[in-house]
Amino acid sequence: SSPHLQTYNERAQRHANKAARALLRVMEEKQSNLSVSVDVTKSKDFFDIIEAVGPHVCLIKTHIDILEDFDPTVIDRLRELSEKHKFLIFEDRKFADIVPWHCSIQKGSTRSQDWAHITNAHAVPGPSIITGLASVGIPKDRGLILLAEMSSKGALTTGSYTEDAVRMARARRDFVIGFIAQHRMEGIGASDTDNIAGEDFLVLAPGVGLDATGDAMGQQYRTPEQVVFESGCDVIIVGRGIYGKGENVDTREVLKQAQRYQAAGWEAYKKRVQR
Ligand code: BMP
Repeated sequence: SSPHLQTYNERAQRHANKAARALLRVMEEKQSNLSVSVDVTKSKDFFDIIEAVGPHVCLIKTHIDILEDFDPTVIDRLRELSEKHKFLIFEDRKFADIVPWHCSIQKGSTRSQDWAHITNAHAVPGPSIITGLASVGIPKDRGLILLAEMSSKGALTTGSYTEDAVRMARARRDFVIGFIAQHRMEGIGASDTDNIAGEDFLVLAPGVGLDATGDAMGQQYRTPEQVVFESGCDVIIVGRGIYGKGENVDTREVLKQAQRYQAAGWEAYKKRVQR
């Protein structure tokens, strides 16, 4: 059966990429397909949120360069928490340049190649972006996510762009583990001669909210039920729906919201894989 009808556990046993296997196993173990996107600018808020949501997430998504008080100890602590609470780390760096520069960025001030199990790239530079990031990521058992569809209003990531992104991923299934997208992507853009048997792309969906339908800047939200059950995505990415403004965070409220999204995401998944 197609991957989105299989359990995370079944997929974990078969997946070709180590980071994908680890993520799928953690999802099953913690009964969580929730990734919290920790988009705050002070490291105190950053860690308060991660400590609160850690037991309830499979993946912490970072924009590490928005921390105003970043220093290397941030990474040490993030890695400790990743082991303590058993979540993977996804640096949402959205690489989109020619090869030399995104390799340099990964070795630069935040050294994301050393700690992010997963990072992502836009498909717009073409296949070289994958080759370049794979040269750094494969030796460290990392996984790459391509942006195939964006959640923002008016996004250009539609139609043939999305298909081309999936084709690029298909050619590097050892390293590209899935997509940022709003729908399941298996088989998209494949010709009759393409071997898509065993293809298993994880779809991570941002733009998830239970209370709002969007923000004032073009973000659009759908519910975990729509994203996971109706559209077949695997991981829900939630930011402000869980921590609000992200300043002086109320950790009890953050915990409550994380549990709420975890339950909604898991329920939608159970409904999907029910046979
Ligand atoms: P929020 O739930 O607060 O709207 O945050 C969504 C997060 O997902 C942000 O970190 C944003 O960078 C990211 N994101 C998105 O919203 N839409 C996309 O298409 C791709 C993203 O990475």
